[in-house]
Amino acid sequence: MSRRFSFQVTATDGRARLGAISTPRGEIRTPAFMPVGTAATVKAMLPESVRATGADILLGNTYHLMLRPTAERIARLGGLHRFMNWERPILTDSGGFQVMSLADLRKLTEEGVTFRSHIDGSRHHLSPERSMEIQRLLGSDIVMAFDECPALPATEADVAKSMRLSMRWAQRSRDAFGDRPGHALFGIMQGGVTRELREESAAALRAIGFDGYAIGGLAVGEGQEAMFGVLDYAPGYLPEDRPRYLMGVGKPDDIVGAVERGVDMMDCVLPSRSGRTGQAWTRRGQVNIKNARHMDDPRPLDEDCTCPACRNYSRAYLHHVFRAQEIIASMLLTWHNLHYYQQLMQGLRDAIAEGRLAGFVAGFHAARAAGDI
Ligand code: PRF
Ligand code: ZN
Repeated sequence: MSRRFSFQVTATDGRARLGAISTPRGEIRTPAFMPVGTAATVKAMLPESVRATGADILLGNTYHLMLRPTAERIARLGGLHRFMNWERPILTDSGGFQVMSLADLRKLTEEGVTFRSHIDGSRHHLSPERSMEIQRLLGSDIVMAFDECPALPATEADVAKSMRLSMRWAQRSRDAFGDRPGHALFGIMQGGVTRELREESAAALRAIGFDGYAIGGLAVGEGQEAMFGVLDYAPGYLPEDRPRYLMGVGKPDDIVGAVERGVDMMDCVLPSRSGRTGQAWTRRGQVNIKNARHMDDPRPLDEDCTCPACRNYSRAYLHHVFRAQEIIASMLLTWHNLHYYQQLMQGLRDAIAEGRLAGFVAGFHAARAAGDI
């Protein structure tokens, strides 16, 4: 097995791509969905259970882990993989986006960002150099460049200014990352919903050269139509022989639309977070298990699902444990949601392999339109 990081596209269907990323910690089948393990855990799931849903890679967060338990402590304990008992690949986000959405009293300069922790108010600093150091201490397999994503609503001038800062930070991230065989560094495209800015950002990233390219700055309140509008051209500005990662997306129909438009990787808290709030995602749409209509229902959440929640428990039971705030409610619903998401990815990969993605997508939308869950 190669010790190096590589990406192969094995089939295409329209703009959609089937492929695989090889890493020393195992293969990532693409299109891939990455469950979010922000604080060194996919909440309510054992790592072996996350693997059993079909996940090849998890996402971790620089911002949360630097604050608690700190990157240095994780490094002393043998790195993030050993710390959280997940030996397969881990991608870490670089922290800038989370600072902007979670931290207090942020101060942004050319050098980086100073902020106060949302946990205890302590002062911290992040820069491209410090983010690369933290992600190295964690032992991340796929490291994200340090970027900034402007808060919406923002003027086009502000989006341009922010994107150009992120591109200077991308160069500093590349320089600080250095050469680390078996580890990858991904650049992050910004530029809001303005085509010229997306094109300029992609050109800047290509000139620097990365192992993969993320599309950032989407799913931040612009709506699906505007996001798909950008995805109709943005992946085409990126090198064909590198993975393309759409950050923080999304709902099942966002994922299907993104894959149709040439995206290879995605992550989102939605399946895990909504499991903890009683929302289940199924082939036929969403189920809110809190709803009183499930109280006497002996049927499983989804007749067609083979996850433990659907094989072994009724809607009545799931409703009961959710209402009683029992921990198993979060465990079962999160498992179901992650299983559904990974089944969807497998369905998309099989459809691309067999050149029948259009039919698969039509079936996906028809099943949801039929409703009645
Ligand atoms: N940049 C980084 N992380 C992100 C985003 C981004 O633009 C987004 C936007 N959807 C989610 N996570 N670094
Ligand atoms: Zn299920």
